[in-house]
Formats: sequence, structure tokens, C-alpha cells
Amino acid sequence: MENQNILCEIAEGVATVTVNRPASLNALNSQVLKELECTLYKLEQDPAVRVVILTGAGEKAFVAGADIKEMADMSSFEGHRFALQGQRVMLFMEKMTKPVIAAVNGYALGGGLELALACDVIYASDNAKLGFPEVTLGIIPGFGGTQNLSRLIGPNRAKELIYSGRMINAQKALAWGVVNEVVAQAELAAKALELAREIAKNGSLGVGYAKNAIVNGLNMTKEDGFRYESSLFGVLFATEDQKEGMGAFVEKRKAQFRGK
Ligand code: CO8
Repeated sequence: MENQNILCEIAEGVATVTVNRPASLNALNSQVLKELECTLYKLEQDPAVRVVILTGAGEKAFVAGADIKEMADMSSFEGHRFALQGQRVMLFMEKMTKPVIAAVNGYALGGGLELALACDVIYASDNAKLGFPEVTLGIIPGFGGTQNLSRLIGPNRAKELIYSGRMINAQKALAWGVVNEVVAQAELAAKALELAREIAKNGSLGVGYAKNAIVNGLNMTKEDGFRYESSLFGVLFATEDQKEGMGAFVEKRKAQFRGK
């Protein structure tokens, strides 16, 4: 079935995925989540794709949250099921071997901020506004936000944002370490693409293993993380990419990685 709410373009190893519901500020309903999950799953399998950029359609919003109109009449069971559906997408993004860059081009609220936090890198436009308004609606973040934000910026700032429901601007998000970089809105797509292309030139196995080591290592003791890192490091010596990368250095030429 054709996607109705998710656009996907692939060029030069970079897939750009756009949540395309601008009339609802790209709010995530269950259909959008389903299409997003299928799209990401296909991109993970596609050898032509090395990096994914995730953004929202229009100039106003990345994603203004989960769809409040869909959630308004949910039962407790349906709310739980909806949270699990969203969490499955966020967790899949962490498991993907390919990095995902969020290009946050406006509001990233609630489920929208959770979606950005599930990405590996967040670039934000200078007009972006970020926050977790859930408590103003009588709920809490349900797509992993309480967990990911507090791990990223520490519990105190996460509590301040989540308890107040307050929005912060892009500069404050940068100062707090929520986003990697803030750029003018007109330059956001180009900046995200520049980073994606730089990553895409590198050995995809190395990039994927680095992501694996960082994401999984965060849930381990430091010593276990070191052990895990050294195992992955060792495995890479059995790959063509390692031979090519080091061979190219010795021969003073550019490496041509094949992801093997
Ligand atoms: N859900 C549904 N529709 C939305 C949403 C949303 N989250 N955000 C905006 N829209 C719609 C508006 O209803 C409006 O539609 P219409 O024209 O039909 O009335 C359209 O988008 C444009 O929005 P506004 O007219 O409100 O635009 P403004 O510029 O005046 O305001 C804001 C922009 C400030 C972003 C405002 O739209 C707003 O506050 N939106 C809601 C933000 C929010 O509260 N997000 C959090 C939602 S809760 C959540 O994400 C929980 C995640 C975890 C779920 C766990 C599973 C249970």
C-alpha cells in the first residue's frame, strides 16, 4: 500500500524521510506511525541507503506531537497500545545500523520531540521550539521521552521541561545539549545533507558498529561497555572495509568502502 503521510527520497546513499501532514503540523497518528515504521524498516534493508534524514513537511513544524484528536477518546487499553506502537518505532530507530539525523524545522513537541530524541543527531532550525506539553493534557510522554531526555541532558533539566510543559527555543535546546546544532531555517536541509553525505562516505560497517557500541553501551557498566567495544572492534578486522580503509591510507588514495 502506498504511503499517504510519509515521503521518502533516496539519493547518493542518503534517504530523506518527511512526515507529511502539514495541515495537522505533522502530528503522529497510528497510520503515520505505521507508515514510518514500514519506511524505516525498508531503508534499513536497502543497501543503497547509508544514512537517513528525518524531517517534517512545511515551515512550521517538525512534528507537533502525537495526534491529540485521535487520542482524545482512547480507552486505557488503546492508550497503552498506542504508546507501545510509538515506542516500537523509536526503539527500531536505535537498533538500525544506519544513523538517523533529525532535521527539526519548527515545533518538536511531545511525540515529535520523542521522535527527534530517538535519532542519532539533531539539527534544529533557529525558529524551532521544543517541549513536552503532555502534562498540560493530563498525560505523560509515552514514546520514550521520560527515558531518553533524562539520559541525554540529566534528570533535573528533563524534570523541569516535563513537569512544566514549557517550550524552549532552539538556542536554549543547544545550551542544554538537547540538539547538536542550530542553523537558519533556510539552511537546515542543506546542513543535514552535508553531514549525511560526510557520514555516507565512511565505512558503513564501522559507522553501524559505532552506533551499536554507543547505543548499547549506554545500558552497560563502563567495563562491560569497554568489553563490548573491543569485541566489535575485533570483528571489523574480518571485513573488507577495514582492509580497504587501512590499505587506502598506506597507498595514499581515497578509500572506496563497500560495506562488506
Ligand atoms: N494533534 C492533532 N492536531 C494538531 C496537533 C496535535 N498534536 N498539533 C497541531 N494540530 C493541528 C491543530 O489542531 C490545527 O488543526 P485545525 O486547523 O484543524 O484546527 C492545526 O494543526 C494547526 O495548529 P494550530 O492552529 O494550533 O497552530 P498554532 O500556530 O496556533 O499553534 C502549536 C501551534 C503551539 C504547536 C499548537 O498547535 C499546539 O499546541 N499543538 C499541540 C502540541 C501538543 O500538545 N503536543 C503534544 C501532544 S501529546 C503527545 O505528543 C504524547 C506523546 C506520547 C503519546 C503516548 C501514547 C498514548
